[in-house]
Amino acid sequence: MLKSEIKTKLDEQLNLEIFSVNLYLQMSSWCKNKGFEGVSSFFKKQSQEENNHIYRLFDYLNDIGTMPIVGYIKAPPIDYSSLTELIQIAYQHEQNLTQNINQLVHTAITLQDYSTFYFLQWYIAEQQKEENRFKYILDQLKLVNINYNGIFLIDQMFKTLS
Ligand code: OFO
Repeated sequence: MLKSEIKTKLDEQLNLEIFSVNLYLQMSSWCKNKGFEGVSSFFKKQSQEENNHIYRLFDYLNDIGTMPIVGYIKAPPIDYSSLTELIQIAYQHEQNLTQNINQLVHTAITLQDYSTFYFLQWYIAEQQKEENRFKYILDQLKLVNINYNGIFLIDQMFKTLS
């Protein structure tokens, strides 16, 4: 049986993953609207990936006989001043997710909840992968000149990432 402290944190994580789906879907929408086709597809796929993160948590909680609680999900931002700002926000969001996962791991160890600790290993690896990806994209954005050619190249790069 899960201790209430870790149950609350796992529910929080579940809700954060749901927010991630909405955030990336809205980002995809903004990119499409601005003509960034490649970036838009990338974020749509990213949003789909976040669904898997939800279902893993959802299934884990159900499988151990604890009902997952879906709560209120705040709306994601709908406008960005530039593509760079959008990517920075996505990167920051992934960094926050990593911090949350680390806190969850810490709580699991402190409570000697080793099955949750084992379950969270996948999220640790996933966060590392996603943080690295957004860091790479941000670095590429800094390298190109933000003019038409630069933006075109970046949009093409996203097609290879999708
Ligand atoms: Fe990397 O976003 Fe979910 O966990």
